[in-house]
Amino acid sequence: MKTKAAIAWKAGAPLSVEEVDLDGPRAGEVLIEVKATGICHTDYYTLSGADPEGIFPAILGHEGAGVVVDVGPDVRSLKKGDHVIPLYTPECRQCKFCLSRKTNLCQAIRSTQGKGLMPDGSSRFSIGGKPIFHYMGTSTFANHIVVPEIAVAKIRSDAPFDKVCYIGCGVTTGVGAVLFTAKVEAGATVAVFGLGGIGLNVIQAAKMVGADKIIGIDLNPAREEMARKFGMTHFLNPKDHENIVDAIVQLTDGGVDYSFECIGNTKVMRQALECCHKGWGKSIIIGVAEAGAEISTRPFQLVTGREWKGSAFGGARGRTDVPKIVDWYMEGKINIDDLITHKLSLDQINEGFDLMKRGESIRSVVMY
Ligand code: NAD
Ligand code: DAO
Ligand code: ZN
Repeated sequence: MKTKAAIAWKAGAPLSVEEVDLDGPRAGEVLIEVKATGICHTDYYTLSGADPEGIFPAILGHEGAGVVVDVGPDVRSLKKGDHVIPLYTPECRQCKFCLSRKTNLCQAIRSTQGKGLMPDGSSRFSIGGKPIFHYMGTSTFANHIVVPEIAVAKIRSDAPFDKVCYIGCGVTTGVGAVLFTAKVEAGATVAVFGLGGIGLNVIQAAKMVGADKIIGIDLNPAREEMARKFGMTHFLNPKDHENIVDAIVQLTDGGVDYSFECIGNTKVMRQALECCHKGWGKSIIIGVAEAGAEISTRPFQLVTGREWKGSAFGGARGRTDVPKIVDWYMEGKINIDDLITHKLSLDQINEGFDLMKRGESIRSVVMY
């Protein structure tokens, strides 16, 4: 079939909206009509050329929602008409990783997904017979996509696509890091470094579980108002403090119970660890730093009881947890509407990247 997509022909160039050829679903695969997609920082990271694993030409996008329009042979858990969110972290429920119950990093299709290919080693997208690569196994900047059944979460049919697409990455990453990775408890003190599309979701989840002090840290003073609306109790701008770690330690009688780095800056990752309370403070790295970057601290920070941990996709098991997060949104337990600051057509997708670069948007959503 033919479909419309925004093509990343090469790093650093704007996306080009074109008609592409898409082969239909094979065994264990489904065809999805994407109805809406968010534009995430990670799409920009790859498009900019900074991502060493970036492959071009490709169709980017990994934060979508849509409807199943066809299924290949042997598909059992999905049918035509199902409303779904495609998953860049699949959940096969059979691999060593899934069966361990210790991680959400299913490896069933990891090697081909990382090469921009479907599990059988082929690309389903092409233009004039020339293959165009998939991205993160999702490629939601195309109006139609083919994805493996294990990389699809089935969601309720009354959830609005233009909102719940954000659960495909940003919401789940932030909310999941609090609930599934850190397991923040009521009464805890929390510091959140970076109040963008991820950090604001960390804040709302911390409030949801009953955290006491929720301290937000950002260089951009314009982020304070929105963060307070989502539950932040204290705002610190590193520009106003000689030593941001000391400022947090003083505010919290010795340090926070939990901190979250939502920027991708290795210096800030160190600050996030070192503002944690001696004996039990836990710091979660969510931000993705540039390739080859390294983190450092004095080992004594860990010897004296602080823990350093990372979180991918919020530690969520996509097929199991994403439908629950959609329910929380529909029940009014989490706020997505106020985080979606801009709505665009596919033809306007490059404007979405410009808004992100200028720090003017939290989330831009493209509606097909
Ligand atoms: P964003 O650009 O929307 O937000 C980042 C915020 O950090 C901005 O408000 C900015 O002003 C602030 N900031 C920048 N430098 C700072 C500093 N030195 N001190 C304090 N504040 C600073 O980005 P986002 O969409 O929220 O993504 C955040 C990070 O999370 C990115 O690295 C992204 O790639 C990563 N990410 C990780 C996962 C995962 O599964 N681990 C998933 C999605 C995104
Ligand atoms: O299993 O090795 C693996 C791949 C894990 C991918 C996790 C991605 C999380 C960070 C990237 C940001 C996504 C938007
Ligand atoms: Zn698996």
